[in-house]
Amino acid sequence: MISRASPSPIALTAIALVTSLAVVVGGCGDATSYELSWTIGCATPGDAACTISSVRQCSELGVDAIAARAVVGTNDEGTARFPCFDQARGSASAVGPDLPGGEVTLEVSALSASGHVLSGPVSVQVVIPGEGTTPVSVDLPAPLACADGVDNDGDGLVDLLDPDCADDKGDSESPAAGAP
Ligand SMILES: [Ca+2]
Ligand SMILES: [Ca+2]
Repeated sequence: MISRASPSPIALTAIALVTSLAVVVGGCGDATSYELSWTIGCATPGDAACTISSVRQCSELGVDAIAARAVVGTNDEGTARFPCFDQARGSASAVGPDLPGGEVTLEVSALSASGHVLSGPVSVQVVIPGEGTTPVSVDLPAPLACADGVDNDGDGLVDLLDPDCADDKGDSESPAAGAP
């Protein structure tokens, strides 16, 4: 007759020890990730004048959030979503989730409040060492004015409702120069 034995006290102790070791290792603060900062529609990437310094600037662009999909090798490590301007940090930046170290490709997009992709994705490579957060910056193309969900010229008409937008590829809601 064979009966299934309960785990011995020794086995249970070993399991508890392994579990607590995992907790200790995970709690050492040796997280590895990226610290992403972004600008939008910056003619000269890196120019201090391009810095996004308020939520209002994001609203004017129609951008609600920044999405960053991380790919390590061929593994999709998931997509993190950050507010376009982080009030708590006081900047247009964010620290990503923990990632394995090594070469990471970030595919960065700007999203509207409804989650629609307004610009991007733009790919940036970052090499993340075994510890700490590695800074990386990206400039996203400015969303097209005729497809950004914003009344860019303040005439009360948004995107294709504005007669100055011929189609959703238009990049201005303002009357063309010289138009009546
Ligand atoms: Ca308008
Ligand atoms: Ca618009």
